[in-house]
Amino acid sequence: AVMAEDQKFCLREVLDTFKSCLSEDKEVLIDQYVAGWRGLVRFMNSLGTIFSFISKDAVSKIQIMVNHRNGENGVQYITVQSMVKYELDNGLVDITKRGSYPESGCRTLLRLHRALRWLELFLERLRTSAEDSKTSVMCSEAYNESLAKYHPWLIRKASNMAFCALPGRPTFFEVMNVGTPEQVVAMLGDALPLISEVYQVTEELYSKHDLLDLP
Ligand code: 1Q0
Repeated sequence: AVMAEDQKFCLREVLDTFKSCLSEDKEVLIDQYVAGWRGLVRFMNSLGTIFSFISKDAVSKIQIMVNHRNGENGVQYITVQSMVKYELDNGLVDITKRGSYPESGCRTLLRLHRALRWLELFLERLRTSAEDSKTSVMCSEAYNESLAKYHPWLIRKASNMAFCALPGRPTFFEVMNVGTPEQVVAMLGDALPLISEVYQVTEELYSKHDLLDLP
């Protein structure tokens, strides 16, 4: 029974993980951030194998962050703030071009951070969409406004093809396993401001340290 419950995806729980990312003094907790992504990847995998090229990359970035947390200097990676300070102070980040630190926490988390903006835009569209709206259109609009800017042509092309395979809004809402469409909309309304805050806090931190274009 525990297994079954474990495997049943509930979007509310995943989004709650993101809510728990911010500490009292508004630091972003990496364990919770990573757990949130892990939940989303699980959800994406349940939508079909066409998304594997996306989930593979997400999983590898999640794994890099987990390795930092489990490494010798794991305590430096408790929050995004402490990670940035530690990696910058110790010269562990490639700033202008790829070099010795292709797996720095700063550049890896930046990729997830950009994807979080996609998530925010997509969920906001879902929340305010009409019953007959197309999820593929909402998804690609959100993508074109966010992640697409950082992706080469081939990945943009492949992404937009994958989006076409997204199920319709009713199925999508069902898989979320939150309840009626009204309950989904209410849940999204709850969760979005917090996701947005996590995004903003990270964005400001990265901007302050000039890290928004890490190669
Ligand atoms: C449900 C549909 C999911 C759509 C996800 C949109 C994201 C498209 C991203 C395409 C990524 C392509 C693979 C490789 C990209 C990398 O080159 C790139 C840069 O990294 P690097 O090391 O080469 O510099 N990587 C990234 O930009 C990171 C991409 C991470 C994507 C994480 C997506 C995780 C998925 C989430 C699914 C959420 C569905 C949630 C919906 C909830 C509402 C029901």
